[in-house]
Amino acid sequence: MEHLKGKTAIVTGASRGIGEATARFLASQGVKVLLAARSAQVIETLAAEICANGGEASAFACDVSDHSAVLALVAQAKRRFARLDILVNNAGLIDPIARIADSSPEAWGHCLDVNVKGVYHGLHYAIPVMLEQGGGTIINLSSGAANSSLEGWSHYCASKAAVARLTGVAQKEYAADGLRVIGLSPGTVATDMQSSIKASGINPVSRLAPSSHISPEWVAQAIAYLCGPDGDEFAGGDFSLKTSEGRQRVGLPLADRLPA
Ligand code: NJP
Repeated sequence: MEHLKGKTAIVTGASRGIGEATARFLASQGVKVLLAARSAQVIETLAAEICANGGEASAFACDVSDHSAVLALVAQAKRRFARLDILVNNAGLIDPIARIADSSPEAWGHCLDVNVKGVYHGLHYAIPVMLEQGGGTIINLSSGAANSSLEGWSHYCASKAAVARLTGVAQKEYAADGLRVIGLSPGTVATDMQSSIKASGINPVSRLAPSSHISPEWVAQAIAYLCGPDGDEFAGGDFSLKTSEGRQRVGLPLADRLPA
């Protein structure tokens, strides 16, 4: 992936799962990566490991629901790398899973604060930096839940539908200035999030066989693919890894040919 060499990126939610895999993969392709999450110790250890393996990475503790923390995160990327080419708005949560009447208004609101406002905060602070340098790519982690209604996931479905609209609006507002804002709907991925979903037993996704989930490394490859020129046609929309066409484009095994 020659297009990635020498680029700089922020990956939010980089302490585990898709974010961790993305930080590792981008760094392996020559991207200087700033890892962000609330678990400071975990991302510091990861960044050190990436550096020990010949990559360039550093860590910045950040709660994306706090706009001042995201402002500081973007400022740190500029200070450290002088520019910001890629922002991966990946931090997200689904807990606690509960039907609407059983849910906690505080927890429901917190999910929106992280999944929606966290993405907005990333866009809000990264866009001016990218505009100043003449371009950049922002990948927003979306979900099939943006377009479907699943029991127990009112907070999550509402948040991912909002993220899809944020992606579209941001692309319309800044496409002419060289920015690309692209949604990525990964399908089900073998991370802690799917473990929580399985434990809930509340809807059909919780009953999926763990073997049907794809690896976070595949999602990382898709993110790297979208950061290249091929991402252009998906700007403003959601690229889906659930379809055979999507997987074929990234060079991943097709949906109907997953290893058992
Ligand atoms: O989630 P998980 P995934 N501020 O739980 C961080 C979407 N997606 O990798 O802060 C900053 O393993 C948390 O770090 P920490 C999904 O909606 C997934 O599966 O240290 N960071 C951790 O690094 C989400 O947007 C599936 O606790 C915060 C990370 O977020 C993205 O993919 C399917 C934070 C969560 O790691 C990554 O999900 C789909 C905060 N306030 C979409 N709160 C799937 N897994 O099947 C949490 O369609 N984090």
